[in-house]
Amino acid sequence: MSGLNRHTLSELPRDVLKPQYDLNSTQRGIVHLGPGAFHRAHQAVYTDLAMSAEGGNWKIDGVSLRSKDLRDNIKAQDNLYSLMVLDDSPYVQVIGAFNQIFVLGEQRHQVMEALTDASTHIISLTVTEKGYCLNNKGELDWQNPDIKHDLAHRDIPKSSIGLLVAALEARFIQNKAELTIISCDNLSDNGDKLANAVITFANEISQNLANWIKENICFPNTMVDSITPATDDALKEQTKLKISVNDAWPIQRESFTQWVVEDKFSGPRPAWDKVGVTFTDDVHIYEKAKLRILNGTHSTLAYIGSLVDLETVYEAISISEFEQFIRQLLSQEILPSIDNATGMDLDEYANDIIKRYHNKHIRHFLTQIAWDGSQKIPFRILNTIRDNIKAERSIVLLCVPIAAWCLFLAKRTKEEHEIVDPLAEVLTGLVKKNVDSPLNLVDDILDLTAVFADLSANQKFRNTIKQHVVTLNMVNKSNLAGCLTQL
Ligand code: CS2
Repeated sequence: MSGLNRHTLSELPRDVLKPQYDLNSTQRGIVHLGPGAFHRAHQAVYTDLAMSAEGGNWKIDGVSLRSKDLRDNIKAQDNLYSLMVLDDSPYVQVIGAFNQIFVLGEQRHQVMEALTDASTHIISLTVTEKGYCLNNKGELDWQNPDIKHDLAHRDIPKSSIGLLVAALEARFIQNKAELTIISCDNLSDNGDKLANAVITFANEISQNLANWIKENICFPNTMVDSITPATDDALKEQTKLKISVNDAWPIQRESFTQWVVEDKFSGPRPAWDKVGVTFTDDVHIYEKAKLRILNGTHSTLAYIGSLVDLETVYEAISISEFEQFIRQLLSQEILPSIDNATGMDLDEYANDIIKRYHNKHIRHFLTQIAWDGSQKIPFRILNTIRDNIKAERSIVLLCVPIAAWCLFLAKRTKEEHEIVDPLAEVLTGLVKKNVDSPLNLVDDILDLTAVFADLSANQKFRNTIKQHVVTLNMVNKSNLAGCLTQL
């Protein structure tokens, strides 16, 4: 069977959606750091649709900070790939938005050229929470090994912050402003945090550079949303059946997709507003609601579900007591924490998210969500806990996912699975030190101020988590329902 490329594009079945702009003549206008599945299923799709709607030179140069797989697979496909949208009526859309993919370590020169070219008006990022190299105050972490490296070797940066500052320094020297830098990761105030980290790093090099960035470059805050399970062999097979050619690197997602962007740009942008992107002066309410309601409950499902060997979000939410627990967590402790000045219907929003979890076509693995807990939990759960403590609201249910995370780490280690987390080494060390005592393990984990900050010293928080650990330590698939009703 032949492969997906520009020649075979015209032979695809008629129901496959295709780019409606000239793939040959359209030029790059965006450089994206971290072109993983989420970017390819989300921002790249909006950009593809925007070029189909209104044209413009907005193709994307993707920069992989580490992995070569995407570049090597997609090159042979003329940088085309399929997006499988999974719902009751699944469909495929071929995306042509990529100009090319670079691997930072091997193609530094080309990456720098792309980042500093005057025709690049947008640099966007999906580098996950850890990619921002922040400390527990949300500020640049000078102790981060990549940041230390980048400060000492400014011409060969490893981190996205070091790379952005190197590019901005070159643009500053050449006076090439007209650039907007867009964070598309699940961090609260993602644009503000990125701006702050970049300016802090730049200030270490030159105050003039830092001032120029402050005055000339915009870093809008954004909220991004679409459930995007990792690519697997089943998807490759399903895509092949739908498009009758081979695609080495398709991606999948649900049909729901949302992108809210602060309307703060220093230069032009694609016609994203014509294809469903919301531009607004204030992203905070969207961001807060999404992080706390969706990502907060996602992590809760992931840690509790993994303790009893459930595999997917769909499997977990299909257990009615589990759904009931999630609904209680939402109504009693999460929704009250969201000050809703805009009048957004939070109950309906939360309800719609639970409906999305019930999408039986999506196999979203709980382990995928469980990764990087030390980086995700602060934004998804700890900020909600802080707000509730301040307002004297309950934190009892919000402490359950933290307890489950501690036991999840112990279980993974015991079963000799890898812990995927930037703090993996520390966490594994704590688990091994406390094999026979989950309560001591919890104490040691809660002492990690890099994760829990002020909450490490909060006795009520600690005691509530320890009580849950006693209950959850006994949980298994058959007593899960009963256990959830006791929490
Ligand atoms: C998930 C998110 O993997 C995870 O941690 O919670 O990727 C989630 O699917 C997206 O934020 C949905 O927009």
